[in-house]
Amino acid sequence: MTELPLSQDQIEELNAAQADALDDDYASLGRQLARRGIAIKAIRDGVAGFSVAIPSWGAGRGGTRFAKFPIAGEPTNIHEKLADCAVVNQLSRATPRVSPHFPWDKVSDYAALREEAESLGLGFDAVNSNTFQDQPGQPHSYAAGSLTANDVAVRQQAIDHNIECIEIGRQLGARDLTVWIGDGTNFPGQQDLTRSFDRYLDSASQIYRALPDDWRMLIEHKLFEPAFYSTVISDWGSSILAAQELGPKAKCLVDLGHHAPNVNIEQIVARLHRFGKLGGFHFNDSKYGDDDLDSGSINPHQLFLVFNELIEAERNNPGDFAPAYMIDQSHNVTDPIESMIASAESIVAAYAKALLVDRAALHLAQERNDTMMAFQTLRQAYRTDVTPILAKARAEAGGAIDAIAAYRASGWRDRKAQERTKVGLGAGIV
Ligand code: PSV
Ligand code: MN
Ligand code: MN
Repeated sequence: MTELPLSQDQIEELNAAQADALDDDYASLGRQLARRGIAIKAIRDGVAGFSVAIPSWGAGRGGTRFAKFPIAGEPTNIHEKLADCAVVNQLSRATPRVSPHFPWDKVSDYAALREEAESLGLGFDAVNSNTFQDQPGQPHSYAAGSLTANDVAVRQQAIDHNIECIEIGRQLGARDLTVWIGDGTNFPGQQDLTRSFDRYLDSASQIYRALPDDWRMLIEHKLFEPAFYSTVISDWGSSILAAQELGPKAKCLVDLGHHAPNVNIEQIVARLHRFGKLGGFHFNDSKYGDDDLDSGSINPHQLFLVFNELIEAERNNPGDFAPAYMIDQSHNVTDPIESMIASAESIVAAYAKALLVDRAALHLAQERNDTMMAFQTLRQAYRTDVTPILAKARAEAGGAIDAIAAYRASGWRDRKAQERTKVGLGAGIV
């Protein structure tokens, strides 16, 4: 039986107080869209059918390499993380799946963990392996690389870990394995750039062979960090080459923070899809590098342009389009639940705006080389405030019209501060 963490009555009560204002805004937006030939209900249905997975690791306070400042009541294990993720989903109704990371989320009974998640209204999304850190008791260190290490025993350990992640994922009901490695170099000459890629292909092919038929291996590229001279899977080029070598179940995963500044990520989306290799996303935002800031907080326009390409991709080849959408953020100065609620809303808003694009007008303007009209077609959609559509879809699904206000009213974090293990001083700015 599903037992959601917050009082549904309280959410309904808060919604009732805001329902008239929302109906008013929704009706007004409906009239505006009707003048543009768009049925607001169709957009609302699209929004209602959209979801994005949240990362188990995003439920705790992240940190930087300088410090981590926990907040009182933050979760300290996967069970508490699931409960917090369930709060996000109960209020937002857009995040019904959790993406776990191993060994961080290791437990002894995964069937029980799956049941626990289900009882909270959650399922599991892509499992993430971790060979970018050493774990206590591990026989071999990843200090000189993991899947690409010179030492065959190190490589085998990293391969075995990924295969174990697949096994755990099967028990959890997942169907994707996301592989990001930190392997690379800090000095010119440190490693042979070609041979390290060959070692990657060899190791990855062994993981690939262990994938069940209906699974995908999502290869996540990243330009730099922790390696600062070269990274083995540094960009979408290396990623797609590896995915093409490995086979049809291998796809590329785009983390929005993993590119050089100003790279045209929406174009990468178009390219990967064109060759059947777009596997998934890690949503976040960034100003400088892999900042892992909240989605849409810095560059919401880019997020919209990414979704614009995703919708083009979906319409061009609907049969082969099922990217895994996930959030991957580090919440350093906010309550992670609030950040995930706000981020999910930004992502859904970008999707809704992209649904509003008049595609016939866009394609006609492109055909006619009418640059300004093509751009204005995107502009018109981007400028539209879709807040009432999102709020209506949320409320209709049992979520909150104003999700952050409802979360604050619930007193969840204060209660957890009493119940959960104390971590740090917990007096940060919230
Ligand atoms: C690496 O920067 C990354 O984006 C990968 O997705 C990891 O799994 C995650 O961050 C860990 O926080
Ligand atoms: Mn990522
Ligand atoms: Mn990252």
